[in-house]
Amino acid sequence: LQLERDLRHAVERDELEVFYQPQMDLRRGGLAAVEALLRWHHPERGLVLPGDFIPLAEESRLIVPIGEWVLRTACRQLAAWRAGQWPELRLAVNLSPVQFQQAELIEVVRSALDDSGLDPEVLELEVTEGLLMDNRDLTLQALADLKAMGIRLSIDDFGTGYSSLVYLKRFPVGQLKIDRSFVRDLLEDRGDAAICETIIALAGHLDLEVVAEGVEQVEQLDWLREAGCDRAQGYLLGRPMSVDALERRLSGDA
Ligand code: G
Ligand code: G
Ligand code: MN
Ligand code: NA
Repeated sequence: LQLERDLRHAVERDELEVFYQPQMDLRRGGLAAVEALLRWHHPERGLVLPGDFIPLAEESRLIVPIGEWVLRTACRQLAAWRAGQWPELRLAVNLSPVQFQQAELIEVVRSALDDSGLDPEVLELEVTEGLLMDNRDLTLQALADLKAMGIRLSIDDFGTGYSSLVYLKRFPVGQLKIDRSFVRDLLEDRGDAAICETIIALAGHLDLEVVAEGVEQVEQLDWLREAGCDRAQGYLLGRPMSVDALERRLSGDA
């Protein structure tokens, strides 16, 4: 596959870039965190989005070196932002289940934190519900080790997978991200509103932080704040952006 061959060289040819999407603190206002989102500047195809190459990267296990590059790059960037205009800023990074199948994951995370001088408490690692159904020792041990380091584990796309609520008890989860499919119509659809309310209440009772994704309208933002949601992420607050674009857009309001 041509695309896979191209991807193999993308890191060394410097074609990958980490974009950052802001997450707003709904209680205190301002910028709470940024989520690192990978972009690929393909020499012929132009900008390729993760949906078009992450699955390929997972099948070929190229996600292991690429994921390590994202983590190191984003940690270094966060350290620079915390030393400058955003001293309280936190960082969310997506981890693929494939990355949990490498024995070195914990060492990679530890080394990315050490090299950037970041405190583990500022890092949030996003995994999907499917990972929690993976009973392999390597995965279970890695989740426990990350928690022991002080890193916050976040469940991405919460409510769309096949996991059961018992996993929230069994695993060291610290944050739920309400999937954007529930947020999109929450003002018009009573079912979606009920699901958002229920996830927010569940998070409250279990002492988990809750982040709403896909917020595009002011009225959704107001509804979520009123409902007790901790953070919001979505095009209303900012698209995933390059470092320069994020700094230009946000200097002033955080
Ligand atoms: O960035 P976009 O806005 O298109 O993201 C699409 C999907 O790709 C998201 O579900 C996200 O979880 C995934 N994704 C983006 N960046 C990364 C990454 O660095 N690592 C992994 N594993 N997934 C990512
Ligand atoms: O990791 P995750 O699957 O949640 O990745 C976030 C994805 O959601 C990225 O593809 C990002 O571009 C997309 N996204 C972020 N905010 C919005 C939004 O407000 N609306 C829509 N439709 N997509 C969004
Ligand atoms: Mn995510
Ligand atoms: Na998501």
